[in-house]
Amino acid sequence: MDDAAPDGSCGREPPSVGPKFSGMSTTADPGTHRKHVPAPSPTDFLGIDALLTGDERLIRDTVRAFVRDRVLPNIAEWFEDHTFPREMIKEIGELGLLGMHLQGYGCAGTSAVAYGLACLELEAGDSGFRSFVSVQGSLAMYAISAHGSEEQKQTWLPRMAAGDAIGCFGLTEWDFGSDPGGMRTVARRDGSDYVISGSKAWITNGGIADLAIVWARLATDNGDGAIRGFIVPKETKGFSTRNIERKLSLRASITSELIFDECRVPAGAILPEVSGLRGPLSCLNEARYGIVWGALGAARSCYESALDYAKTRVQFGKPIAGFQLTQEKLVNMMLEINKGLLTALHIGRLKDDGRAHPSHVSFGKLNNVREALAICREARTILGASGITLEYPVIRHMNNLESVLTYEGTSEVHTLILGQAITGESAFS
Ligand code: TGC
Ligand code: FAD
Repeated sequence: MDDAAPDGSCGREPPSVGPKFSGMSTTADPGTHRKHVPAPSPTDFLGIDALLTGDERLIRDTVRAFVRDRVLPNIAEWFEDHTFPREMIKEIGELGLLGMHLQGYGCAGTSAVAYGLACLELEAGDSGFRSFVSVQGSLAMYAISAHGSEEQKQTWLPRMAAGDAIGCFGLTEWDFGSDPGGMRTVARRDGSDYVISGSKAWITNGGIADLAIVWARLATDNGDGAIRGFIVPKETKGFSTRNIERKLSLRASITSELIFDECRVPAGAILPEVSGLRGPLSCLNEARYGIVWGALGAARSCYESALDYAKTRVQFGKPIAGFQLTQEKLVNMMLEINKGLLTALHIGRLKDDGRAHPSHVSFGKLNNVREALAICREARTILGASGITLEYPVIRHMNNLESVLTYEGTSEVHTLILGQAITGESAFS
């Protein structure tokens, strides 16, 4: 760069261009070098905020304030007590967060980007809150909205949007997690009814739900019946739940087993508009999309905690933020959060434009959860011993993200979905 001109250019004339490009700028905007550019914010380094619309920022700020005022003051206690604050569900409904990106029937009908931002802010509080909203809106309500009858939509969606009815989504079984197509829960036709037998495992909201969306295989002689969805209200005879205790992750969330013992539902309980595994998988696309954003909320919370701590914690006579190794950790966190946000925003814009493929969502879920978990673990090291207590959010987020890495498709499953997308070869069968 010995021949650099004072303005930073190489001092040569720009190449001449033909008439095709006349009128287009061929040099950098001279103002770029001269006008004062404010230093980037440590918490929004690339200025991604400016890429959002006014409505998106308003929704983001509203959810952020809710989390600051209503979630953060108590979350450590809820996590420690292994409980989800049921009394807040109505409030979450009044904020318009339940089924917020669905249209009609009392749902807010926001953009996918706005929904993603809400997930991010909720998960900056705790993954348990984002999980609650994901399962209610993206799994249970979406299943009814996309695959239900008009009567089912009228009966359930307005109540679910308001937080007056809580839903859960039963796909996984003890022996069939990544491979739900192997499920054993069956629905046998009996006159005008269906009789459901079997069980579902690891079901978020199961123990507090008013209705379960249950995926079961229609009973046939050779066991090859189609997978169908059913709406099972909690009071249905033969349906019971049992909470899974002693979890060390997602403790501010209820996770349950659903048990169906000759559980009889009328024919009107079946979701009429979809048959096969693509029914539940279509719902997973929605919830996985929320996680693409949500995981970054947990990561942001840990990064901000670590940054704050590093600037005030003094060792060897100076703040640990002054040590090169600490700075490298913080910089790597900041890089991945910004890259993850650009990914989430891009996938969100594709989704709003009707151009998001399920494998785009796998891209975001795999990358953003993996990086968010790495950020939380790194943040924990910066906080030293303090990082292992609930006085700081870091180990709580870290433990939560261990579940997030596994549910809604493990990181291995999303790697293989992407592997198939780029090679054309399925590693599953
Ligand atoms: P495969 O043969 O590939 O496909 C079967 C049918 O499904 C269609 N399909 C999809 N449709 C919509 N969206 C998608 N993402 C789809 N992926 C596949 C496919 O076209 C086919 O349709 P058709 O009409 O031709 O029959 O199925 P496979 O058995 O080989 O499995 C593929 C695999 C492994 C990717 C899938 O089984 C999978 O994603 N497994 C992971 C299971 C999972 O994610 N479970 C999550 C349970 S819910 C949960 O975890 C909630 S936690 C929520 C919280 O608390 O936040
Ligand atoms: P497995 O499928 O047994 O996987 C074990 C390991 O094997 C993983 O590392 C996996 O990636 C790997 N593996 C499996 N197959 C392959 C392969 N083909 N190639 C390479 N590696 C492979 N489910 C619901 O239906 N509804 C819910 O609301 C719900 N909520 C949940 C809440 C929590 C807190 C948790 C932890 C789980 C929840 N789940 C829910 C279940 C979740 O979706 C499953 O745990 C997940 O799909 C993985 O299934 P599994 O745990 O049986 O693991």
